[in-house]
Amino acid sequence: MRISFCCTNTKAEPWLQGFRQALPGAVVEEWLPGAPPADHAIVWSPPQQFLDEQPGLKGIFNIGAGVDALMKLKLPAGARVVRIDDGGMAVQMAEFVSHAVIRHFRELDAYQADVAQAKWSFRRPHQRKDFPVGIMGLGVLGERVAQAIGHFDFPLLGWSRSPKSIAGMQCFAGAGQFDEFLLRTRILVCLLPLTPDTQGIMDRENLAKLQRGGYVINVARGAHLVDEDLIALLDNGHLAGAALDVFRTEPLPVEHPFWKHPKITVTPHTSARTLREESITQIAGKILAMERGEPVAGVVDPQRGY
Ligand code: NDP
Ligand code: OXD
Repeated sequence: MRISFCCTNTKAEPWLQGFRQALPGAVVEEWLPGAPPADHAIVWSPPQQFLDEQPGLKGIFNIGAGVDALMKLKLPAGARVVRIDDGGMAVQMAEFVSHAVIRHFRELDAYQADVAQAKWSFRRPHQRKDFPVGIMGLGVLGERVAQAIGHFDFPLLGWSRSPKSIAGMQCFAGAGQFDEFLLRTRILVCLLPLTPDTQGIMDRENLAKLQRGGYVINVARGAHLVDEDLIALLDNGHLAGAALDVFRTEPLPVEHPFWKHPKITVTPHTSARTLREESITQIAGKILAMERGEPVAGVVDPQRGY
């Protein structure tokens, strides 16, 4: 079995070593143009040329959860795209989003600013009933985040494509229930995959439906958000702030207004990192299962795009 590794912006050697150890019978090579065609591919944002040269691929294993970059390409007929299914990312996302929610709710940035001036200050505690947290996307990551936020007793709402029932959460589904979900939400967390249906979903019209003093946490993809619409709603006071981990262009260009906006906290796409060891174990297991003709988790539905 031949496995080709083609991951943009990723140091290949440690991955190759890991896969060679996990799959001793396989030839695992980093892809170079013109390399022999492989049975399976391990990818992150590969060039179209890579896929064009690999017509016989059975599995295309993405070393992240989001497959949006891959789904824009022309894929070999018959290849199944498989995403990372948690692989240690869900708990990272849960801690990151919990931190962002609590930092906003407890006004920790304002305390930090006071402390920087040696100012001993108190703020009146907020009521958590006034800070309903709404999570868009209740998949592998969204559900784990919901479980974590649930521990802090905020009212919890969730929105997904198909109807769900999650303990402690008021669940909404589909386009028909989206407005109701937004109108009841104050802290909005985006954990949707980026697809034609979700591109630009956080635009002025939708963000304006959040409760006054709303807060936006985007940990999914930059293109879910319309940047100038967020800034307009922050500047007119409808929204109180935003924690943004993902951007339309990454790295975020130095001249982008998000860097310096007083109500925006920027992090460099780091809310849930791909963990190499966990991912190698997971992907190697799935390759072997696929070779045995067994079902594997995390296969992307090409119609839905996630
Ligand atoms: P999943 O595929 O497990 O979950 C996606 C969820 O979104 C599902 O609940 C799905 O609904 C819902 N959804 C999809 N389309 C729609 C729609 N049109 N309307 C309403 N709901 C919709 O994905 P993960 O939880 O694993 O990951 C989510 C995203 O997080 C990834 O696609 C990636 O972009 C991003 N990510 C970001 C990272 C970072 O470091 N910032 C790290 C890892 C991932 P249903 O359940 O009904 O199918
Ligand atoms: C992912 C990511 O999709 O890191 O896994 O963004």
